[in-house]
Amino acid sequence: MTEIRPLDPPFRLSGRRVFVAGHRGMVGSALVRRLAAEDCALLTVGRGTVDLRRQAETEEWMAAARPEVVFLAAARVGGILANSERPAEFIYDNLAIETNVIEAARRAGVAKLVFLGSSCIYPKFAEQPMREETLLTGALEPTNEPYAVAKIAGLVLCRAYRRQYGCDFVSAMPTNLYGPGDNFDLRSSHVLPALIRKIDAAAQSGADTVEIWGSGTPRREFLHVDDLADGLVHLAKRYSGEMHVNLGIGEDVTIAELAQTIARIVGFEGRFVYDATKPDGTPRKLLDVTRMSALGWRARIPLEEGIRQAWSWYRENVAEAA
Ligand code: GFB
Repeated sequence: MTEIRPLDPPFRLSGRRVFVAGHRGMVGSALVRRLAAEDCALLTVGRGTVDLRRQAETEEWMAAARPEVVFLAAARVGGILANSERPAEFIYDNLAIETNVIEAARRAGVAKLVFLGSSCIYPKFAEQPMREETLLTGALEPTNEPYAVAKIAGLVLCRAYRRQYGCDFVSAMPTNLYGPGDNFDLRSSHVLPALIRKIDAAAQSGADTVEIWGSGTPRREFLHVDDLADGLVHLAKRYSGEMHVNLGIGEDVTIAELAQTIARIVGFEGRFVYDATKPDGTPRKLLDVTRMSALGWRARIPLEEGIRQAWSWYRENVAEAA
């Protein structure tokens, strides 16, 4: 790996106009919370005003709003089932949002853009932990190939715009995320919020069993969204380069271990039943976080503490509101 050092002096955020695209989502809202500490002028726009999938609307708004920095957190996201059932939406919406925002940012003379990808860009059977260089060295996981192809296109766009136009656009590849503001809908959510919801419901009702999709053996790495937001701000300030950068905690657990941890936190004492008709997806996707460490950053929120926080957010905002 080529040596990587944090930018010194750092890229300046203070006093600048910073646009968070996708500010109502879990990632965007964490960025809004994090950027409150940066003394910058925050710009956001609702979906009802500008649909980022529409090129003319996006370019017009960006030309008028004149952001100097963009965090591109707007995306169509979902868990393994949503990806399998709605592949066209996952590729079309993401490609449209990325191409529109990135081109509009170039036209508006944006000084820095941070694009967000996903660890599913790497081959299904990539060597673990997955280094950034593993990109495009093997076949993708079929359940999320359309989403992954869109995210790969996004990072290649940033790279191409840097090469041809000299734009300082960088890409972050986060691992599986969780935290306040997550999607707890069982058909479209990721595993961590789904298991919080299912295990919490079982603990409340006194049910004996909870159903887990697949075999429980796949391994996943989970990053709290507040750590992610902090990592993205760090990247904006301290990194400028073509290579995308992995963002994770550097440790993973099996889905069965995750379920046991949530059960302990929530107070569920029953059994887990594994539904083999549901897909496992990628067997393992642990990120190599050497680059991010070399840039002087690491995640701080331990998984158990993060789950406790996400569970109380769920109890206050979803369970009690239902
Ligand atoms: O989080 P998840 O939906 O997505 O599923 P991926 C992770 C693992 O948890 C899979 C299992 O092996 C699921 O079968 N699992 C067990 C469950 N019980 C459940 C459940 O109740 N709900 C869900 N959702 N899963 C997604 C990709 O992959 O991760 C996206 O489809 C993206 O492209 C995202 O990269 C971060 O980790 O498999």
